[in-house]
Amino acid sequence: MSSSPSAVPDYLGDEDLTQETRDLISSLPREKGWLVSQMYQFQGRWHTQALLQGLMECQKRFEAKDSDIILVTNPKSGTTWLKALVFALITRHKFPVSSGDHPLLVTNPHLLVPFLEGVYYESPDFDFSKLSFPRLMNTHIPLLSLPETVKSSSCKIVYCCRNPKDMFVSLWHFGKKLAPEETADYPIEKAVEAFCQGKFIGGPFWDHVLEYWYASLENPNKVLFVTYEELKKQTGDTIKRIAEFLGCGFIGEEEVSGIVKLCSFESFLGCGFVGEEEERGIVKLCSFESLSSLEVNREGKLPNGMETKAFFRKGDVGGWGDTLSESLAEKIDRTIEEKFQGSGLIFSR
Ligand code: PAP
Repeated sequence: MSSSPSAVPDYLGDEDLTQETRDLISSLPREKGWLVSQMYQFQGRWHTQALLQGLMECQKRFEAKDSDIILVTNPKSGTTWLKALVFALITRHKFPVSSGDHPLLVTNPHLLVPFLEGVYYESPDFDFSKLSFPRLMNTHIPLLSLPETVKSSSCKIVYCCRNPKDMFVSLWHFGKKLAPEETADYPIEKAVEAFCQGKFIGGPFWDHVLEYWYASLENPNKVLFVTYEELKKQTGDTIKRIAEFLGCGFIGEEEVSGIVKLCSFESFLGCGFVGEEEERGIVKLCSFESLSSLEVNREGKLPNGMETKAFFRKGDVGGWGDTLSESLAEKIDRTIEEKFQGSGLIFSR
């Protein structure tokens, strides 16, 4: 498999498409993309061609098991964090979070939890049956395009949603960092316009969120809906909700605070694991100087060449204001209010 010339990972690139994908996309509606050269509309949703190939392989090959746990997000909505939290949660007996050699201290969460359509694109023969049980995986695939066995089995889905302005801004900076040359000529006004027209990876954003939102209301044993904002505000309580949903049973206060600490944004940036007495203040008090111990997330690379630090920027709620002008923010707000009207889901302005 060829590697991309820029830091853009293969699964966002345009290389290595099979003839089947080329034949399919030749008949699909297309749109010039921003981080990627083209996006294609498949089953009503917009995809990059590589991830579309991964999605189709996944639809064909993936066989869900009742014990599977699938984490679903829109890109830049808390994927890395959720992967780490749920990994730490379900492996907490095998890997006590207080141990100094926890896998998360030396491995980026993306390497501990496979990304379904990314893996099916990059390594179509990857053997998911070899994962240890319960299998933990993640995806950005819209509900309606999930493999049939995900829907028909009793596997569990944890969906994490983020305020669209923060998510958009996070992706904007991700693209700028990964591919400064490719993205230089694309104005943010145009990217907001495309977002508001629904042209966004896996999007329209509102369809992606709403279909999982309604599924969580209709079938709360199958789909749990959480938000990045509640994870920030009440990490411990949200982990408990996830634990209950997954049937992990009661987890003690100590375990909750250990997981919160281990998976905090500051911890990933290198604060590492600290003693009990420091746990409550760690999120606020970590300084950049001390954020050096987790080398794997500062200097590491994923097998596809992407730098792991690309997944860690600010980790803020409401940080969009430093990137979006008032008028662009207003444009997103108006679109989102209209699309989510009557759903019961409200995003802060
Ligand atoms: P992905 O969908 O491409 O895997 P994802 O992990 O969802 O990316 O998005 C990265 C965002 O999560 C970044 O947000 P920002 O750009 O607004 O800063 C990143 O900083 C944030 N993030 C990563 N890890 C954590 C964490 N442990 N706690 C809070 N936020 C985090």
